[in-house]
Amino acid sequence: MSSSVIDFIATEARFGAHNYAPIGVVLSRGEGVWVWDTEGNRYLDCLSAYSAVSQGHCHPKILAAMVEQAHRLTLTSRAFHNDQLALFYEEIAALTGSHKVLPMNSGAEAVESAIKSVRKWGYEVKGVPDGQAEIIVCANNFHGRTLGIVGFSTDAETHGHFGPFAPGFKIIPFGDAAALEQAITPNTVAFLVEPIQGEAGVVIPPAGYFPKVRELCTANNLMLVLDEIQTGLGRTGKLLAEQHEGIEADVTLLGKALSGGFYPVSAVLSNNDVLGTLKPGQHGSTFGGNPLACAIARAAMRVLVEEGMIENAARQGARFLEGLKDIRANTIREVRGRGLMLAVELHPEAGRARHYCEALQGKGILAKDTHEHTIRIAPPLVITSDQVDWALERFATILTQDFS
Ligand code: IF1
Repeated sequence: MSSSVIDFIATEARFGAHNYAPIGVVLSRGEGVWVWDTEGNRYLDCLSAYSAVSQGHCHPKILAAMVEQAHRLTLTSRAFHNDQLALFYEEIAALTGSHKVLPMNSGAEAVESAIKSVRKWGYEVKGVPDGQAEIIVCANNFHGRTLGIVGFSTDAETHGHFGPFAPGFKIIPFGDAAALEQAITPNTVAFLVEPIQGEAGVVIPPAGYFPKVRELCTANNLMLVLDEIQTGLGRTGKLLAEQHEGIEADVTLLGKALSGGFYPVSAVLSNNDVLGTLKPGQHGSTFGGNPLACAIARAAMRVLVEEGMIENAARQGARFLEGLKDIRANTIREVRGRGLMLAVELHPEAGRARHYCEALQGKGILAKDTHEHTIRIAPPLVITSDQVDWALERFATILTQDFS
């Protein structure tokens, strides 16, 4: 590495909390599917900042919307109205078929806000005794890093030594409708779940699971809360991952690509009185629903639809998945994916997925490992067939080697 790269990394190590172990690359520019490091080397981004840059790096139309709004008005707080929030509400409601919207900033804030809202709905509408609301979640979930959320994580790295945690959560296996049925009590107010478990390694539910989940939630008057922060906004080849399952959530959470990677923007969407339980002064956020965030999100949603990114994700995702499945390599245990949310799980004896990601970096591909043996692959939804083929050649070269 040249001295400038080591300087950046050494300075980060010196001053920064070591809560990440980044791949050894210092990025300085991004455009579409490509990013460049400080040495001028180009990489195809197969992470998209964990699906936040779905529209491609530095999308010119989102940038233009951001700059234009930033010259006019960035933040008012919700103590006053602004001329972007109503337009954001109208457009996200029309896009997703939702009736009510709660604008927040990070994904975790949207999850926490949903937890507060469904509990409040449980007490004030369903009639659950105060303080006894139960929310069911799945093992191997990932919903964010706040104390409330890590309290129901089953990953020791995520929750270790952060206790004590809030009560009121039950954990069941993902994909097991019978387990959900058994876990429901009269005090259950919601089932919070990812349509596809991302951090767990792109775990796709069995066919028929979510239709059964939908039926159980309706029959037992509990809210189905789908965390689409990673799977939503075209990532799986449909606007929302729930559409693959033929169901509709009661509450949908969006984040990440809602801003195209320009700004933290998240939202809680609901089709019922869950959000109606929030009265003035009972929930809020300094930056939630600010005019800059709304202008950026409006542009991010617009280009996603107008530039056919969702359909492209379906088309190129199918190409990418087929190409990965065609790779004959003893290192590969399973290839999984839906749209451009893909993963290659390695046999444990093939060694750590991190080593393959480091080798991929040398071939001009940036990808991220998850849980030791899985390489997740999530390029921006603007990727072309030629770029998919270019990437597949490099994945084949690396995956047919042994980095154990
Ligand atoms: C990290 C993981 C992915 C999410 C889902 C809520 C959130 C996330 C389904 C919270 C965030 C990010 C967080 C980031 C890495 C990344 C991640 F590896 F942590 F699990 F994508 F898989 N729901 N996921 O995926 O949104 O508050 O971050 O805006 O914490 O290392 P956030």
